[in-house]
Amino acid sequence: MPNEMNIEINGRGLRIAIVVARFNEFVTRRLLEGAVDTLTRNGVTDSDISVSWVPGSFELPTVAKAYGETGQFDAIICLGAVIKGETDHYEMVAGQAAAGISAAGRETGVPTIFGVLTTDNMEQAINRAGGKSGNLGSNSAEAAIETARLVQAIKTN
Ligand code: INI
Repeated sequence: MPNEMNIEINGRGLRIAIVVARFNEFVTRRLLEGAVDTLTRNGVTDSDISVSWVPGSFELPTVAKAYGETGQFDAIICLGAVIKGETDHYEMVAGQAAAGISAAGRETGVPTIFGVLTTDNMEQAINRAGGKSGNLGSNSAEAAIETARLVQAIKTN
């Protein structure tokens, strides 16, 4: 039988930073609410959650990396909404946000979660921000807790 990592999925004691884009704030504020709600339901205390707003999704990687480099956080959650109908540089913003967030996680070794909606229109974004298709912020919080616990378990074994 292979050795499988057994991790307990709870947030007790985890320190989480959330970076959230102000662009399309109507949507991203709901992602933030979903993330904070899921973190606290899983045992993360309010005082262990730090939130920073940035102008847009393009700025998420820079601030995520700065948080990661402090060594004071177990995971970083990046939240944004890039909506196709409202920009012609959609692909640049979405692509750079994804690549930069991914790089920040690899470079710092701190789990850095991609909670950026990329949709064709506002309706789809609202559906994924607490509407009929769930809340990506909440899913991102679950991913943060699980990945942070896994990294902790690997490092302490
Ligand atoms: N930022 C977003 O988060 N979502 C968008 O849909 C968007 N549009 O449409 O352009 C957007 N642009 C701003 C960008 O993220 C930067 O803040 C800006 O280019 C300054 O660097």
